[in-house]
Amino acid sequence: MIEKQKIPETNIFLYRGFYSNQETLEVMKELKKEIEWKEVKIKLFGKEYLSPRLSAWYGEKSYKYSGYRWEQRPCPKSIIRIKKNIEKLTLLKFNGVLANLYRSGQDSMGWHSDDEKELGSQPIIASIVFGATRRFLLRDKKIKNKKKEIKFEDGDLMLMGSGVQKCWEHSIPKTAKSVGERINLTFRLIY
Ligand SMILES: O=C(O)CCC(=O)C(=O)O
Repeated sequence: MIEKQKIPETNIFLYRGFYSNQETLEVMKELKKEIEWKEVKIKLFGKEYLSPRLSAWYGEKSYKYSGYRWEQRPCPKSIIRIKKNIEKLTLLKFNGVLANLYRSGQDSMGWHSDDEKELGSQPIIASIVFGATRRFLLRDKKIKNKKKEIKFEDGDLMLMGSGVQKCWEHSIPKTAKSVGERINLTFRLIY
């Protein structure tokens, strides 16, 4: 059963168990096979780094962040199925998806907000996770020592509503624990 939860003080909603644990195993296998995973070179503060995870972009338009530009291209079937399920639940429309594969605890995502101008002034982002549980952290942009940790697990859907990217940054820190692979898909609307 899907359980809807609001994260206090934020416009973030979680739909726990949006995919059941039996379903996620199968979906993860498909995503690993169908997505063209890439280790990209990103630019931060003028320096080039290899991003510490594998990624891919699929969408009706191109998408650029941290100095790297992804060209537009159609989604694989496995992603289209997930997108349709999310659109049915949320009554929203998305035209692009960023996929991230965290191969181990050494893969991570640094502090950032999804606030590129192509996402408009109030981006709404639907994020879904398959596989290992990792720490999902939020940090208030004004009060830097104000942090929250969200329990975001296999099969959960997170809806980041208007205002979230303006007020909060998020990150997935590295961990020394032995953890398996984790795939995250963030569905976006690009203008
Ligand atoms: O892996 C996650 O849960 C977060 C992904 C993320 O922050 C992003 O795609 O911008």
